[in-house]
Amino acid sequence: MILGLGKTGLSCARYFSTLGVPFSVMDAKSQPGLLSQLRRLDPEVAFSQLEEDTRFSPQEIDELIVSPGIPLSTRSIQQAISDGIGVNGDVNIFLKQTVVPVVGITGSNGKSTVTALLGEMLENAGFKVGVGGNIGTPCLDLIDLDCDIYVLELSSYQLETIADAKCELATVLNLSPDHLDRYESDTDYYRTKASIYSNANIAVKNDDLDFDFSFDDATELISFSGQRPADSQSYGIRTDSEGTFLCQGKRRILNCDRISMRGSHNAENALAAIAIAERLGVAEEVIAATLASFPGLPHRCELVAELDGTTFINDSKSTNPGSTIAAIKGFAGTSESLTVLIGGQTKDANFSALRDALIDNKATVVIYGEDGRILERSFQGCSATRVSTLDEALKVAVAASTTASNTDHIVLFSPACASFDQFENFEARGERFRSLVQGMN
Ligand code: UMA
Ligand code: ADP
Repeated sequence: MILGLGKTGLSCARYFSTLGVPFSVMDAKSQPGLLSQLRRLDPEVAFSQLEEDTRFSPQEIDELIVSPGIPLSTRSIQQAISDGIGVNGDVNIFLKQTVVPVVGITGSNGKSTVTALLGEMLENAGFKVGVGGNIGTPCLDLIDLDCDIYVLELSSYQLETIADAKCELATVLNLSPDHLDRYESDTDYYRTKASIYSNANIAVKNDDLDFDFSFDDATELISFSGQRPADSQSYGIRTDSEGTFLCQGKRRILNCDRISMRGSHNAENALAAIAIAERLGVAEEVIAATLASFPGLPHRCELVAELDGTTFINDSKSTNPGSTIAAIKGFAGTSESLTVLIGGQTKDANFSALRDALIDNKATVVIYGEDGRILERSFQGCSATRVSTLDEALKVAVAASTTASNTDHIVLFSPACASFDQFENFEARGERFRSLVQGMN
């Protein structure tokens, strides 16, 4: 029984169909958008609506294949588990099936950036690479790809069902609070992230993280850090009179000025990708050339326009406070004033660290969206204005920058919240911001 008919559910349906394994599909929506595609794949397949009190029969169903967006705590799933029905996920099926080595990348922020960047480094070095997972292409769609290696972005939701499957190489890039609407505590969420290291042969670890990971299964540990490298084998960042460099021990790999992605957090992303790429045999020149040409992904600290002294940055992919803090730190000090547009659905996040970052960096905030009042309370003590929509928020930010006495501003759209209150997804939200800014030209 496939639960959820989004990208994952449809991909699982394709997979079982190819194998000739009989399956049914359920979704909380009676008419999910991909139903017509399922019908095209197999007109006979049983589809029905998933209700809170749906009861699955162990006589009819071997296993639930749960889409990542459906919490395992859902009542009908818990009931199925206690009735002896197994629970599985697409990533687990993929990892158990494939014989090609898999690099698994998780973390609270930077997963898609590092996944795409590493994919490019490997391709530029001549590897045939399959890139997928949470970044967009469900991994089972890649199972028959003729490739040397897979690079998969894995979300905590996907990691909940990986059981004893293994990645050859795994990394947790960073940890900061998120998804508290799904997890009981930060620790519960971090533990799920940490499970990516289970059974992995090579663990790539961020030495700056204050979390008690278990690396018992790893035969090799590689460290990186946003600080100076701890020893000759560790990756880190060194600053001296000649500049700031990505290094392994004392070996300089690249001057940070040569990274084309914006924001200092991208230096750490670059280091993580380098640590993995070098372990896989990619040459330093290929790494340097890739970092110089890789522009970053859309909606992540993306330059939209520079108009009359104001620089507009689209960071719509920021859906938690940690990523907005990184963006503020990355841009603060590069202009005379910084206005940050924040809003959407807060997912029960704690905004106190973001509030401190706004105050410490003398940033002004314009709040919008469904949870505007919660945000307004969270940002007490900041220079803050609250409006209803993103369009209004941008108008307020532009008005403030045109009336200010200085002539060098940044308007940073880094919402720190989910987009679903007013937009289909973070892409639609970023595109709205982009088109509003481009319309001012
Ligand atoms: N549904 C239910 N019951 C629920 C929740 C959802 O029936 O309680 C149904 C919905 O009606 C919908 C379907 O499930 O028809 C959607 O399934 P899904 O939410 O698992 O989404 P997919 O389309 O399968 O996409 C998923 C990931 N989505 C989530 O984890 C929420 C995509 O990551 C991923 O790209 C895709 O698989 C391919 O691997 C998106 C995401 O937002 C980008 N990820 C989160 C994040 O990055 O923060 C984790
Ligand atoms: P993810 O796939 O984990 O959501 P993305 O690469 O899509 O990560 O970036 C999501 C958000 O996190 C963007 O706002 C981006 O600017 C920010 N970000 C990227 N890398 C980092 C990092 N290392 N630390 C903090 N924030 C980051």
